[in-house]
Amino acid sequence: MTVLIPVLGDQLSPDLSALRGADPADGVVLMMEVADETRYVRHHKTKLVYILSAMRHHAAALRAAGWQVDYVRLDDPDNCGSFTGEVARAVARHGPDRIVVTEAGEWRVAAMLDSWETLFGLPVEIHPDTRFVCSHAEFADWAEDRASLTMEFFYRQMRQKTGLLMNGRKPEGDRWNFDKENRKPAQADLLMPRPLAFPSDAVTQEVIALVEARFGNHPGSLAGFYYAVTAADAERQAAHFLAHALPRFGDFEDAMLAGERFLWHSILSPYINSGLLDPLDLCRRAEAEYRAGRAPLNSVEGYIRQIIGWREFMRGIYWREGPDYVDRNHLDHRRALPGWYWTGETDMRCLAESLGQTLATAHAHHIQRLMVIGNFALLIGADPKQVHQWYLEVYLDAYEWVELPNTLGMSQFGDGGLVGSKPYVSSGAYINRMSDYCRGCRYDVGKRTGEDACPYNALYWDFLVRHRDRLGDNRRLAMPYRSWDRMAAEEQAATRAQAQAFLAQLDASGSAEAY
Ligand code: FAD
Ligand code: DLZ
Ligand code: SF4
Repeated sequence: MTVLIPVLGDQLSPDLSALRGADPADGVVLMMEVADETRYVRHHKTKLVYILSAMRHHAAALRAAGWQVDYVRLDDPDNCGSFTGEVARAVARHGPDRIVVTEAGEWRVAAMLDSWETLFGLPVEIHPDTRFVCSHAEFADWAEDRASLTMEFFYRQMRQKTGLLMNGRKPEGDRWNFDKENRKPAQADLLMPRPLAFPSDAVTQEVIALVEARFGNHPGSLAGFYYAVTAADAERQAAHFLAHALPRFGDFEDAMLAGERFLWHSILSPYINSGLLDPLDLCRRAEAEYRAGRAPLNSVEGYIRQIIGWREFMRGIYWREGPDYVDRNHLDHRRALPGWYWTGETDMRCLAESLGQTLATAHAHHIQRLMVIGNFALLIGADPKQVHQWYLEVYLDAYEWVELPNTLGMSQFGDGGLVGSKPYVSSGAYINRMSDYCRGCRYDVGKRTGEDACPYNALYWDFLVRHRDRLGDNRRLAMPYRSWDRMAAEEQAATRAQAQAFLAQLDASGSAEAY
């Protein structure tokens, strides 16, 4: 009896469901570096190095744990470039009686797994991915018959299910959510925690050379690759976060500072999403920090909400909405992203900082992704599918199941309000309140019109006016629409003319197609 167990690049967990019931004595683990996965978008070079190096290290860890691992490298001359092609070759090599695999993380790959039984004439067991708190069926049950899907209510159910921060049936601190306390702007501080930097070992160096040679035209730089690529090093970063950054995570969750790429964020999403860290374990350890009096409730509740709330909710939406969610474009946006999304070369300082760090490190924190980069794309009317592809390309933690609902849904309102009840748009005032970017910018955040006016300002009003037919009766936008209506007609006209001139200039300066 031989069981073939394919383990995909985001399934690097030692207790993966496919491995749980299997016996190393008769199981062959198959890991495949394949061209199709490296090229379905132009992944940031850092993302390619991270995934391939983490896969190679995970194969070594599985071997050390007694598994036979058949590992196909990208530069293997016989590599046929796809999961299905490589499973076919492995079936021929090992003659298995069955295939056991953990469900894939996205529609594209799930369709491949579904085809294997017929293709290979073998039983294929597809196990649920138990690294998530909420199963597909549970999310479907929760969502059924609800007029709208509100993350906050889903989150409460996950709190009850996991028992995290619960006192019997009541939430710790008698409130479910402490977000109101989590919107403080930050000051530069020499004592700010920085994520650990991990030196590249020989395995990572070999992968860096491979990626430079094969993917030189992909975005991003590899100078100073410092991410963890093993579970042990990811765990070091987790312990570092819990001890040094978690206590102030909540207070400064939405803050942005020039030159400060990480603030009090965990920088753990790449490791959680690829399987090196277990999300529920991190939540339990965060709760233990609170119970021991080492971290305040607003921080710990905020952190836990991001994981068992937002992360699980996004996954639920992704699978519930189906493979054509990616094509939704509620606001009918068609503009190409400006080419400088791939270079960071713009004189808008907030964007130069956020894009610059994205291209340098494959990371930006949530508010940079949402309220600087995504906000601008939405205000200019960028095509949400192209925006989605950009995010999928450039972030180390980007896998479609989590990236798509965040980008197309939350950030671009492409789903018409399924994920977020109003579009996340703002003028420069929000960015100025939550960051120090505007102080060093060539634009004046206080101006709406004129050569040096902050572009976000006119674009914000123009967006609201352009979409009044679709958004005018949204209660959460009633205030800005009232403010617009109170504005003098000449000021309204000047604001719209300013926005139109900016958009025309943007179009004339060349689009993403050039890249
Ligand atoms: P922290 O700020 O320390 O947050 C703690 C953890 O909560 C994260 O590690 C992550 O696992 C989870 N989390 C927080 N917010 C979200 C969220 N909205 N959805 C899912 N999980 C969340 N996150 C991804 O993991 N992959 C993506 O591809 C991704 N794309 C995004 C695209 C856009 C447009 C936006 C607005 C957000 C996106 N996010 C994505 C969510 C969030 O920005 C990242 O999870 C976070 O920045 C990761 O950094 P961190 O680990 O330091 O997070
Ligand atoms: C993202 C990615 C990349 C770049 N390369 C590989 C690879 O060569 N082999 C692999 O198994 N996985 C890779 N991945 C991650 C997969 O795309 C990921 O496992 C799927 O998106 C799961 O649905
Ligand atoms: Fe960004 Fe406007 Fe502030 Fe400049 S002034 S940093 S463009 S928000």
